[in-house]
This record gives sequence, structure tokens and C-alpha cells, in this order.
Amino acid sequence: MNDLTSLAIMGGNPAFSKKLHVNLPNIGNRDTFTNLVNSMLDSHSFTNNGLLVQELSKKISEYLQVKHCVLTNNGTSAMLLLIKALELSGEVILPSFTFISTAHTLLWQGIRPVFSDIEQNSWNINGDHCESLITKNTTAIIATHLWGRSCDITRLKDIAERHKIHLIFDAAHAFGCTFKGGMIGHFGRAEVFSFHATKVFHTFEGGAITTNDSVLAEKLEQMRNFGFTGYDQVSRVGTNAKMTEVCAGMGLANIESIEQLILANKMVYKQYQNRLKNFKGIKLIEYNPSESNNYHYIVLEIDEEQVGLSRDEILQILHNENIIARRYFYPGTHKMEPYNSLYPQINSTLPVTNFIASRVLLLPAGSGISEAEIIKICSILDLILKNPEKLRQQLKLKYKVV
Ligand code: T4K
Repeated sequence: MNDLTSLAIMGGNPAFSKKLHVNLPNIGNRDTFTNLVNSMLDSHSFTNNGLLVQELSKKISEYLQVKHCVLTNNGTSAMLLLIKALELSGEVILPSFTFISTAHTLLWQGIRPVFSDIEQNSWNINGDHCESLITKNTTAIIATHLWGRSCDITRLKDIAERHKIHLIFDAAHAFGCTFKGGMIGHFGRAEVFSFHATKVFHTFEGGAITTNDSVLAEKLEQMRNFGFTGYDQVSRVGTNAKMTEVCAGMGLANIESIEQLILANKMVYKQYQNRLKNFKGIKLIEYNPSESNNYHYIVLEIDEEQVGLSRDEILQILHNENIIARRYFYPGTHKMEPYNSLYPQINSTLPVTNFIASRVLLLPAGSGISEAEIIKICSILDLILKNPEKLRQQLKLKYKVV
């Protein structure tokens, strides 16, 4: 595309007839999945730690090189279970720049989430700020490996050990990623994964807690099944956080294809990287080439001063083209309810979070996107970069205020 009038915002037709989403769910080996579903139907075993769940748990443990993988019905309940199992209380420090669920899992259990700012480069939790927030009531740090780029685990471990508090990781984005060559999954007391449909490895809905701590793993296994330890025996408080067999079947089909799925992501990333490298004011985040990455997210940082349009204006233009770019994790957890009302004073303590949240934009990615689609998306971005003033005027006309 090289004609401004061809843009949908200027009256042209949308570049894509169907909406392009940020993460169209992956489908691993279809035959494996359908065969497993048939065997599940034949066996009449649908849930309650069935054979498929057990097999998937084993395969994930092997892949992540960790002793235990406790599978759950989603990542949020995995985090809820872990917080309960570790008996966290008082205050827990976490970044605001992450998915809202992490803060909810704390407040839901009567624990105060304390929001730390992030590092300017990695966008992960800032160790200095995190440490300054520790009080006598702090019981843990929950750090997110955002976009699969690992936190500064060494630094966080040191902080947690010196202050005698728990360190756990939200590894929702980090399946297949490494820190100093070691697979994410065994760091801290435990790590929590999301296997939501939009993740690189998924089970439709699902999640897991991975750990090398056998006592903790056994406790978690009981807690995800109401605390049952025998047919008529309950030994502790629990809930229902079990993964179903059909979800595990999807997981088995996806784990079989995980290397291809990651490779496809890497190709997509490289294609965007090649095309965006000379775009002034639009920066694609980098993945450390000396680590394994899953390249699942195509994350841009938009510099309004250089581009002449804000991130939100670009978002609007792309949505008109049916490119459903997203602003994860705008505006930051601290600006969403109930946290905004509970802790209004916190905003001024999170300058980097606020800055990045106003600039981040995720583009369609994953194994479902073709090179032709990437070329088209990048040519639209190119057109945007070449015509910021005219586009701003048009946006004002169309939407009155942007
Ligand atoms: N920690 C972190 C750092 C996380 O990112 C997440 C989840 C969690 C914890 C919690 O784990 P879970 O409890 O979810 O397992 C989505 C996901 O629902 C959520 O799992 C994910 N993070 C978050 C980053 O994204 P939404 O509200 O943005 O989803 P939605 O429905 O807008 O879907 C995203 C895109 O994917 C859409 O553009 C449409 C497309 N899509 C989605 C689904 C579900 C499809 O094409 N097909 C589908 O089936 O939250």
C-alpha cells in the first residue's frame, strides 16, 4: 500500500476483510488431538486427574526440566492455589505492568498488592524499587517474566533471601524461555504458567504451577482437588482447580508441536524485525539471542514525538484496517479498579510503568499469520509514518477527539 487514500480511515476499504487478532490460538498436531479425544470418550474418563492430565504433567516436567508440574484449569487459579499453599499474607510486591489477574489473586485472598515500577529496558520488575517497598508485612515478591523475557532472577533471589520472603514467578508468557540457559519453570519457590488459548503452548484454558519442591507440589495437588487425600478423606482446605482431560488432550497435541510453533513465532518475529528496522519512532522489542525465547509477542514501543502520532492514534488507524492491535498492559493494574480507588497515591511512584503503558502496542503474531499479511501490516505502518499530520486531521474529523 502506498496511497494514503487507500487507508480505511481515509475512506478506503479495510486492508483485511477478516479481523487479524494478536494471538490466534495455535493448533498443534490435529490427529493427535482427535485421537486422544476419541480415546477419552471411549474411556469415559473426563476429569479428576485422568491419564491425559498425568501424561501431560510428565511431559511438561520433562520439557521444562523441573520435578513437578501441577496442572490446573487456568493460570489464575494456579496462582490462587500457590498463594494459599505458601500461606502468604499481609503485603506482596508485584509489578503493576502485568495482567490484572495477578493483583486480583492477592486481593481475593485478603492480601494487599503493592505495586513496583519496572525497569526501563526490560519492562520487568525493578529490583531497587521492589526492595524499597519491603516492610515487616511483606511476605513475597511475585515477578512476571513479561513477554517471556526473564526477570533479573539473580537480583530478585538475593533480595528475597536477605529479607526472608518468598519469591515466585508469573511465567504466563515464558513457556520455552530460559534464564542463563536454564528453562524457566524451576526458579524461585515456584513458577506459574498460563495455558490460555492465546499462549504459545495452550490447553484451551489451563495453567500450571511448576516447582522442584516435592512437599509443596503434593500440597498443591491436594488443594486443587478440594483437599482430598483419599476417597472419604480431606486433609486440608482446597478448591476445584482441576484440568479436564479434553484440555490435557489439546496440551499433548501442542507439546508435540512446541518446537515448530516456536520456530514459526521466530520466523514471524524476524519478518517484522526486517521490515520495521528503519521505522523511526517505532521500535520492536528485542529478545536476548543468547537465551531461548518463544517469540510469541510482537511488541512495539511508539515514540509519539518521532512519529507525529500517538500510540492510540495508530491503534485507531490499525483497527480501521481490521488489524486488532492491542495495548497490553495499558493502563497498568494500578489504574484499574479496585486498585485505582484503593491506592490513588501510588500513581506518582510508577513513572516507568506509566510511560511504557502509554507507548506499547502489540501486533498480530503467532503461527496463524502469513508473511503476506506481515508485509501488508508493515506497509500500512510505513504509510502512517509518512503522513502523520494528514492522518491526525482525519482522526479528529472522524472521531472529534482522539
Ligand atoms: N499472568 C499473565 C502475565 C497473563 O498474561 C495472564 C493471562 C495471566 C497471568 C492469567 O492466566 P489465565 O488465567 O488467563 O490462564 C487475554 C487472555 O484471556 C489472558 O489469558 C492473557 N493473559 C491476556 C494477556 O490476554 P484478553 O481479554 O485480552 O483476551 P481476548 O479475548 O481479547 O483475546 C485476545 C485475542 O486473541 C483477541 O484478539 C482474539 C484472539 N482469540 C482469543 C480467544 C480466547 C482468538 O482468536 N480465539 C480465542 O479462542 O485476555
